[in-house]
Amino acid sequence: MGGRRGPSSCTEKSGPVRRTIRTALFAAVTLAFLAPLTPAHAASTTGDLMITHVRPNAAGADVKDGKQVNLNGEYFIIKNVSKKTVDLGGWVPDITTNTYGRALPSYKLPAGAEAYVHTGSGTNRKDANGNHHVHRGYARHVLPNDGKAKNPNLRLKKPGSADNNAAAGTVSACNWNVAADGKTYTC
Ligand SMILES: [Ca+2]
Ligand SMILES: [Ca+2]
Repeated sequence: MGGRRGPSSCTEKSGPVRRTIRTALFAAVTLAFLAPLTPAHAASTTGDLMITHVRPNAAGADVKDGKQVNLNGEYFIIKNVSKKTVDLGGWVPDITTNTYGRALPSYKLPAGAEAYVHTGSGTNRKDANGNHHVHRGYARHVLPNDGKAKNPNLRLKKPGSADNNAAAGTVSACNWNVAADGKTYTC
């Protein structure tokens, strides 16, 4: 009878199936214990703003036909971790391999909000998904794809700080070593 074959073949399979489930459960439990112990990075700040993520290597080619392209595909994300609106104006992202850093443009970032800080040009705004975007207005990529030479690769400094690749004024930093194409890293 068809009704008997089902359970019988089920019994046959139950051993390996149960083992598979047990293995999967063990792996999940192991991961759950390991995850908090081995964070790749831990974003932190001593101020109102924190660098949380970075995409140093824009997806696709950086240069096409001798022209720098997809400049806004290169960005980092900052979060207002304070309980008040913070004006981004004057804060200094210091890329530690160069000294032509521009201070951020004036933009009111609400408490708890995140802003994508794009390398290229565009309208500073809040998009339909609630993400904020500000632009640094460079005509070329500025975050190194290969950041091996320095650690950290990027510092966020208080307004009035110098872009001198030194620590003074730093509230938050990010390091990415070598950045893969189109990959976003947690700081
Ligand atoms: Ca880059
Ligand atoms: Ca710099």
